Amino acid sequence: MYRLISGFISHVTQKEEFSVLIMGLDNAGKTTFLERIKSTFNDTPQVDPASIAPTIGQNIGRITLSSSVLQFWDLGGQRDIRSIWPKYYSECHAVCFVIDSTDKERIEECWKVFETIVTDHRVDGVPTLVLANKQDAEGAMAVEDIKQMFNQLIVGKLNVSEGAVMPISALRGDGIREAVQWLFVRVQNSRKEGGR
Ligand code: G3D
Repeated sequence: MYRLISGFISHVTQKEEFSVLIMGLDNAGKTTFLERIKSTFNDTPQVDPASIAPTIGQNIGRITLSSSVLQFWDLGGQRDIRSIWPKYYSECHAVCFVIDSTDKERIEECWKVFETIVTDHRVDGVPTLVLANKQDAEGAMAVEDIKQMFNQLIVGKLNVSEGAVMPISALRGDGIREAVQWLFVRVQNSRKEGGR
């Protein structure tokens, strides 16, 4: 009887798990974004941005939203580390691509790297969110300009409900809740529709 009841309780209280990959060039603000998510949703103190070192390997953060757990993987963005990204594709439920909106010089490289991700068959149908980060900084590219550039790939490869470009400032925390909410709704819908 005890086993029956505890089995029932664990079934009822079990949370659905989703993995979200955070990718983008080095210095885009991926780690700051992850730390901001953790401090916003987990009541953990915000890490001093000055103490954030470049990611070697991965940083992981888990948050719980109603009956689901979202696990975020910050995979690091330096050129030699990017080769490990595809190893995570088959298991992920959403992709989050972070752009440094102040880095005009590397926007083309950014676009090319994003293209290699969305054209990989292992992420077919996976919700993909492009985040135009550092919107607080002077001289940041407008989100509309970034949208024009990236929408071409998103619309060509994903349908509109699976892809979006949103403005954020990971440093100030602007747009973080909206971004996580977008991901949360899309991963749920995707699973309901028979996706991963
Ligand atoms: P990465 O993990 O993608 O490599 P980091 O990037 O999170 O390490 O951030 C790289 C630098 O960008 C850091 O500055 C960080 O403070 C800054 N940064 C991240 N997000 C924002 C943002 O929204 N606005 C602004 N203005 N800066 C941001 P340092 O000076 O430590 O290199």
